[in-house]
Amino acid sequence: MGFTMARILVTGGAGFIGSNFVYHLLREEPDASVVVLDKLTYAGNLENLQPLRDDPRLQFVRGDIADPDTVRDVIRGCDIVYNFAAESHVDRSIQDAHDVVWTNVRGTQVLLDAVRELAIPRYVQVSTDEVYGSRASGAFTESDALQPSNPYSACKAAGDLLVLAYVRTWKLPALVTRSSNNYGPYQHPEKLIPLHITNAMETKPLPIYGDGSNVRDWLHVEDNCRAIHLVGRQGVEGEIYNIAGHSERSNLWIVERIVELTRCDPRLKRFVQDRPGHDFRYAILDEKVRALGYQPRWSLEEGLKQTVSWYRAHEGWWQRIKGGEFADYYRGQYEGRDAEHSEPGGTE
Ligand code: NAD
Ligand code: TDX
Repeated sequence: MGFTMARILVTGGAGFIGSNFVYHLLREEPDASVVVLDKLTYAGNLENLQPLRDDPRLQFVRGDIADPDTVRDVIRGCDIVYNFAAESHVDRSIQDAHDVVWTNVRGTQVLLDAVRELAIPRYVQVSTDEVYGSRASGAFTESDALQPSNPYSACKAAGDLLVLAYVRTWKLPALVTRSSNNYGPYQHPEKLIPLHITNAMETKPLPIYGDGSNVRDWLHVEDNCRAIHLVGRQGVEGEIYNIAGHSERSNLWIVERIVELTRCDPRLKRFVQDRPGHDFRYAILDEKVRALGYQPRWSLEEGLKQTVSWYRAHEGWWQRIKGGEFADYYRGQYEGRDAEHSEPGGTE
């Protein structure tokens, strides 16, 4: 049932969620062909798609979503576009906002123009709960106002607003998904969960911003992929669909669970200077996507165990990432980042 999906474009398909989505699609849409368009930035990794290298249904194109000629070439003949390509890390966007503006805003505009020009039947913008901003209690619905707080989320909000403007102006057949924090296999070790799992495995410090009380709602990447696929198949054009994890935890809770699961020394925990403008809490309601038939399958407990096992079994994958450009990034981001807070009993 639902929408035709013979030829599917997945931008950002060599990244974390994008590569999980490619695996999901090739399982769930066995007759479809999938084209991945990815610039292979520091976050893109062809190793993520390596097990599929002999699958004739998958084609990989290296290119920039902000380049109109490349985009027109790959988009022609597609039934649907899923736009995962983005600069996705808040801390890097705070260091330098150039690339988030380029990819998350300009790239979205170039894709939308190509969808319009070539009359592509369907476009899904993969976005984030961060666009709503932070709230201390309660949760956002899709009709709430956007109040992004950092360059990353501001540019994701700009991308979303462009999509909705094209829907209204040109009746572009586009939809938006906004999910909470993802975790799972193939996530780049710059993000909280994989950074802490891999640092724990290397007996390195576990940096906790501020006092660790900030709250995120954790969603297993496979559940997000199923929901995004469903929205592409059955969602209503012009609509926004939140995808929640229903697993709100403080960062300190997550770190302590990782300490237990990896059996590392709890004294590795380090409270470090907070992220500037650090959003305290994200929370969304997702009745609309559930009304399409979506149900999450992963509990946070099972998901974290599976994720720790995956990183244990794929040490070469993350060691190669951590040994490259990431080593310089890590030094710049974390070295000399003194604590503002220390835990009673002291883990400094
Ligand atoms: P990621 O950083 O792991 O992957 C991004 C991918 O996009 C990489 O493969 C990169 O090479 C590619 N890319 C970057 N700029 C490009 C460009 N100009 N042209 C083509 N390709 C480009 O990101 P992710 O965590 O997989 O996030 C995927 C999407 O989901 C993003 O749009 C992000 O905003 C959104 N999202 C992520 C989360 C999360 O928790 N990770 C939560 C909600 C929404
Ligand atoms: O070393 C760290 N220590 C720490 O305390 C890192 C990397 C993070 N944190 C905190 C900051 C956040 O409160 O952990 C929380 C999660 O941080 P990130 O993994 O950087 O994610 P976040 O900033 O919440 O943004 C993520 O979720 C929404 C994704 O990176 C975005 O792409 C997505 O849109």
